[in-house]
Amino acid sequence: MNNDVLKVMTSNRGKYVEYKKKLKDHYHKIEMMNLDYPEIQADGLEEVVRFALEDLEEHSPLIIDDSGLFIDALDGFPGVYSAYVMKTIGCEGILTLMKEENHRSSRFECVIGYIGREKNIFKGISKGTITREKRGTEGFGYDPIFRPDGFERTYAEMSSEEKNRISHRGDAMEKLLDFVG
Ligand code: ITT
Repeated sequence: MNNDVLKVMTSNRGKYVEYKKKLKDHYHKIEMMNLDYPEIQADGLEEVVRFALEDLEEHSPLIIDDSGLFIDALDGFPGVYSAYVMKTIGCEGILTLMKEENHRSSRFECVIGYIGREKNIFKGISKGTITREKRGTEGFGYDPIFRPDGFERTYAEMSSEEKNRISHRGDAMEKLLDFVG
């Protein structure tokens, strides 16, 4: 157990819940901090996170998280635009775009930016399929339309503990935990 208070800088409560569930045994306390930090428009999530980490040392130890859904049949869309697309057309809009599409493979990516004694980036991926309808009420964002490979249920039909065991964010958090010990 680490005596530090870890800050998770996000406006997204769903992300915070997942961090808290997985990291609670490793930190004294985990706090959500909804502080607006600069998010540049870039081709990849890592670039966004690297830029954002530049000015945040004063809040260390901290985590920021940039994530996205990349759909193969849409050439990776919504990808780095996932937050905007969720706010505008949402899951229903994605299902409409995919209506005639039989090739439904996709992946979630999560990039954690971490500042502790030094700055690090940890990336996690989970692969799956876009369902034909929304299923489930757990989780957040695109969870109701994403069924991870090897499972019959969507992420929204899983508890946060179960999602954490197999998800992009869980994968990135495992790498963070390996690093902080
Ligand atoms: P912060 O930047 O404040 O952390 P955000 O919700 O804007 O919050 P992102 O830009 O990383 O975060 O997220 C892009 C979109 O993808 C957003 O609409 C999320 O709800 C969604 N998303 C991210 N991780 C997800 C996950 O594990 N499951 C489902 N949707 C997810």
